[in-house]
Amino acid sequence: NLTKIGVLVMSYGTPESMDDVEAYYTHIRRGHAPAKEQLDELKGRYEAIVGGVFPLRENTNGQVAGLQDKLEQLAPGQYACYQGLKHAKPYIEDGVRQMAADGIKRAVGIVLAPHYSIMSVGGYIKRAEEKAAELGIEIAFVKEYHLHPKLIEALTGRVRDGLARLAETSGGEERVKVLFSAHSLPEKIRELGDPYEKQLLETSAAVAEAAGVKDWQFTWQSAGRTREPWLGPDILDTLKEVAADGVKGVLAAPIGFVSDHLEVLYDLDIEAKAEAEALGVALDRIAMLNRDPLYMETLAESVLESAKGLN
Ligand code: FEC
Repeated sequence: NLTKIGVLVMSYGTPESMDDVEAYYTHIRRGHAPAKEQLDELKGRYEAIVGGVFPLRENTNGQVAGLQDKLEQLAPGQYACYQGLKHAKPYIEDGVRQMAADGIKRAVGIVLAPHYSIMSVGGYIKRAEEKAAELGIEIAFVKEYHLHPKLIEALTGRVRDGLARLAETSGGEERVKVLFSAHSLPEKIRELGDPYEKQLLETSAAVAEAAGVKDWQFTWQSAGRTREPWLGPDILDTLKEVAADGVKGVLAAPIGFVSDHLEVLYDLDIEAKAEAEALGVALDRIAMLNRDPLYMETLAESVLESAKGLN
């Protein structure tokens, strides 16, 4: 392992069991334990999705394994992947520690989220950078890959498939709109000149163009339940607007996420779906990327590119 380049693959993290939800939620809230009602509400959401399991863990494991395989094909014997999670074990710091224990001296960090924000990807990078500096590892980062041609290709195929499904159910006569979405963030990111919004619009526009979609809009989802203002409009409000505008079918395309997890399986598949039904709108969703080969290639090629910057 001495000569290998470490790849720190970072992802959000999810609880390991229902008993672990409180510790997880407390970590997300930077050490502040949630009130009982908040905790019960979150547990209820986990229970509502596919039997109360935590699919993000398996999906992240699969993506890390898939990236390792792809790197092995492209650069045999040169890279070793490590996992580092933001809010669960193994934490980002654990991943860096493991690299150091294995004798890794040079590394690349990449986040399983395509768009950069100082509040999301920036946070992962800061923690990894600090730990790597402490342990004497040189580390470079992939900051974003939201316009990687293979990512756009993978998403385009999914939008085409989703629109075909919707056309089949509606007989192709009804007006259909694509709603691209991503996790909202506090509005204050705008004052920081954050690239998050611009990058999300760039991905949306690139996919819409490649898929030949004229009727589309970008909207936010999953805003936090805090008092400060979050970026909007939220998808639940957008659904009301498009329904009032005569749209009969909506394809949700959550391009800010790369796998099946709570924010997709609950916020879109349960919450947004119920809202759409009440409005008389058919809602479908693109399949998530998970271990899609084009996504694995996006990650691997981004890592190889970033590694060129290492000494
Ligand atoms: O399936 C799972 O177990 C985890 C799903 C999950 C993903 C995810 C991704 C992002 N988040 C982002 C930002 C924030 C901010 C806050 C916040 C809070 C939560 C809570 C849960 C949660 N997030 Fe999350 N997020 C996921 C889950 N997130 C649960 C806590 C309860 C709630 O508000 O629903 C607010 C923190 C605070 O209170 O200060 C901000 C962003 C992403 C997408 C990028 C990434 O993956 O890192 C941005 C998946």
